[in-house]
Parts: sequence; structure tokens; C-alpha cells
Amino acid sequence: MELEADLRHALDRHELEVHYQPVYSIVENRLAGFEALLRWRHPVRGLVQPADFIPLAEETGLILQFGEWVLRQACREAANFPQDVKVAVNVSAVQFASNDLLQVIGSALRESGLAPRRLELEVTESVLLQDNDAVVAAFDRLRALGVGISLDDFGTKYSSLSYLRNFPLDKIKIDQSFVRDMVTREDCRAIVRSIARLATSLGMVATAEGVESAAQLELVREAGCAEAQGYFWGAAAPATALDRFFVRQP
Ligand code: G
Ligand code: G
Ligand code: MN
Ligand code: NA
Repeated sequence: MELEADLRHALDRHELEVHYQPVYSIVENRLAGFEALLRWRHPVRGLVQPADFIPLAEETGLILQFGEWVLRQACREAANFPQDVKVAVNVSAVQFASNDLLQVIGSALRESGLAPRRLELEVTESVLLQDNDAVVAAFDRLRALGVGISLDDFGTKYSSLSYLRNFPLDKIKIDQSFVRDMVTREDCRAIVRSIARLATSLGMVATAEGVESAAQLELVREAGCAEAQGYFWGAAAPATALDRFFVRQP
């Protein structure tokens, strides 16, 4: 397939980019960090979104090289952010299943000089569906370094509560599909409130995704989310275009 052939050359042709979406503490009203989101600048197709190439990268195994590159790039760029600003990197199940993820993270941190407590990893439940003991051991070692672990897209798919019992997690990210309809639907408000309360009682942070309006911000704050991200503050942008987030308060 043509797309696959192109994807194989994306790294050596320097077509991959990391964009950063701001994440705010809505308790302290300040920038908390950025989520690193991979983009593919295809010479003909233009900027390709992750939904259109990450699945293919996972099937072909290319995600191992891409994921390593994203980790190194995000740590390197985040080392230039202000000291209290974190970076969250999405890590796929394929990467967790590989043997050298911990070494890759260790060397990305060392090379960049980024403090481990400024790095967070976002995992989806597909990571948690793998060999339990190995994943718990990897999470434990990462958390011992100070690296945070977030559970992404919570509330979609199976979202078993046993994940919250069995895995050491720092943060739950509430899927944007719930946040989107909070203004009009009491059931979505109740779901977000319940997930936020659950997270908080387990000592985890609840982050609301997809906040686009002041009304939604007010509702996720009322619901008990400590952090939020979304177009209300901004879409993901290259590291060179983030200055406005460092000076402006929400
Ligand atoms: O930026 P966008 O909202 O289109 O990203 C969609 C999804 O793609 C993210 O929520 C995330 O799950 C996935 N994604 C983005 N960047 C990366 C990456 O570097 N690695 C992995 N594994 N997934 C990513
Ligand atoms: O899979 P993950 O949740 O990490 O990626 C988030 C996706 O949602 C990205 O593709 C990003 O571009 C998109 N996104 C981020 N903020 C908003 C928002 O406020 N509204 C909508 N509709 N999409 C958003
Ligand atoms: Mn994510
Ligand atoms: Na998500």
C-alpha cells in the first residue's frame, strides 16, 4: 500500500512533528503542561492526523521507532519549557510490550536533562489488557523514577474499574465525548462528576478532555476535575508557537 510505503520513510525524511496541546490546572488557574501529539507532514497529503496513521504504524511495528522518536523529541523540547510545566506523551500497547521501553525513557530523560517528574505517559486500556504483572512492574519502575502514568480515554470501551484497583495510576483522562454534551445533558454531567469523584478518592487527578467553551469549563470544574484541556485554551501547536501559553492566564 502506498501510504504504508510512505510511512516507512516518514522518519528518515523528517516528516514527523510533535505538536503540543496545553493542559490547565483549573484549580490553580495555571498552565500545568502539554500533551505531545504526533503529526505526519506528508509531501502530498499535507498534515496527516494520528487517527489516520497511528493504527497503521501499530500494525506494521513502525510505532516502536516513531514512539521512541516522540519520547526523545518531547523530552528535548519540554526541557526548554518553564520548570513547572510538564509534558504528557502517548505510549501505545506495542511499545509497552517491547523490552526496551524503560531504557528508551531513561535515555530520553538523561539526554534531555528533563526532570522525570515533568514527564507523564498516557496509556489506553489496551496497555492494561496485556500481561498484568509485566505492566504493573513497568509502571512501578517508572513511578519510582517520578514519571506519572495517566489512563487516557476513560469512559469509552470497557473501562473496567478493576484497572483502577490493579494498576498504579496517577491520573484519569475523561474522554471528550462526555465533556462535549455536559451543557445539555444531565447524564453526562453525572458521569463526569462520578469519574472525577472516583479518581479523587483514589488519590488520582481527573483531567477533562475536549473543553471548548467557558460553560463546559465551569461544569467540569464543578464536577471536580482538577485539570482540563481543549480548544477553549488551544489546539496542539509546534513547540515554537507555545509562547502565548507561557505568559497568558486563562
Ligand atoms: O491530535 P489528535 O487529537 O488527532 O490525536 C488523536 C489520538 O492519537 C490521541 O488521542 C492519541 O491517542 C493518539 N496519538 C497522538 N500522538 C500519539 C503518539 O505519539 N503515540 C501514540 N501511540 N498515539 C498518539
Ligand atoms: O486520543 P487523545 O484524547 O489523546 O487525543 C485527543 C484528540 O482530540 C486529538 O485528536 C485532538 O486534536 C482532539 N481535541 C483536542 N481538544 C479538543 C477539543 O476541545 N474539541 C475536540 N472536538 N477535539 C479536541
Ligand atoms: Mn492522549
Ligand atoms: Na483521550
